[in-house]
Amino acid sequence: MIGIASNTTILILTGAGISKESGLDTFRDRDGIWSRVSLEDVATPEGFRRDPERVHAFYNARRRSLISDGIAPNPAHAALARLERDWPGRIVVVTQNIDDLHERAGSRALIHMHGELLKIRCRHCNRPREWRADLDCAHVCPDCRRAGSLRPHVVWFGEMPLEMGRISEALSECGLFVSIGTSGHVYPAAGFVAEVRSHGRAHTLELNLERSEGAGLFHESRTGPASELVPAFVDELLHRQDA
Ligand code: BJW
Repeated sequence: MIGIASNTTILILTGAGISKESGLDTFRDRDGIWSRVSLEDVATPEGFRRDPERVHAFYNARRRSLISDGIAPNPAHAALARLERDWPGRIVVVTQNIDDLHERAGSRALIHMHGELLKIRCRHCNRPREWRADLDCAHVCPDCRRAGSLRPHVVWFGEMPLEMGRISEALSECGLFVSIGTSGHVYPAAGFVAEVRSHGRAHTLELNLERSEGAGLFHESRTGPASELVPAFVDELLHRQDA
């Protein structure tokens, strides 16, 4: 039983593991995305400068897959949306994922720190816009009319993650920090648990298929598939609050 008050701010960090049971691949598992493509080629600004068509092809394939009929939120996404609806305190979901499965499940208090696959932005005028089609180097920016300036609205290695100010504020305010389906390899997200603990007042919990390398940094670590662990955790929180 988690001993927290019902007005506690809860910060949830999610990673690729929460979307695995929806049919989207993780990155660092044995069959993950980085076992098939090199991250230097497709997830760095240098890779994009070297071969933009290769990077577009990589994100075009993932965008097509995301909007295909077979991909839908799973019970873990649904449980977090239910928590946001029913918890009397503040809930913030910070996701490293670029998919839109949290939104489709109904989450609204959501920060996409690594960007969004269904958006693109222009390298010159910098304006993100919704985009569901394939993208290539011939496309012209609808705002500034430059050709070849559009890129996926995602955060690559060496680039600053988005909304770090809002995230820092939530890290310092929260009374419960929950990390779901992330290996904890990528900073700054991997450092959030230490930052929360440095404030000295939050309970920290990891929910992951297996204990991550950083599991020892958390007060508590539960292992299993997100589609089972997350609904059970949300039930536990909401029922203790009813009690
Ligand atoms: C399940 C499950 C199921 C499976 N149920 N669980 C040296 C030291 C420290 C830092 C650095 C360093 N050198 C460089 C850096 C910085 C660098 C970094 O961290 N590098 C490390 C690799 C060392 N970071 C950056 O460059 C970032 N920017 C930055 O730091 O800016 C400066 C800054 C400074 C100070 C403050 C703020 C900023 C940018 C990082 C960008 C990451 N981009 C990517 C691609 C995005 C677009 C895309 O999707 O293509 O983001 S990389 C990729 O990794 C993606 C993910 O969001 C991210 C994290 O992956 P995630 O989600 O953890 O996935 P996996 O696969 O690793 O783990 C899945 C987990 O789920 C596993 O544990 C499974 O067991 C589990 N699981 N099935 C539950 N059913």
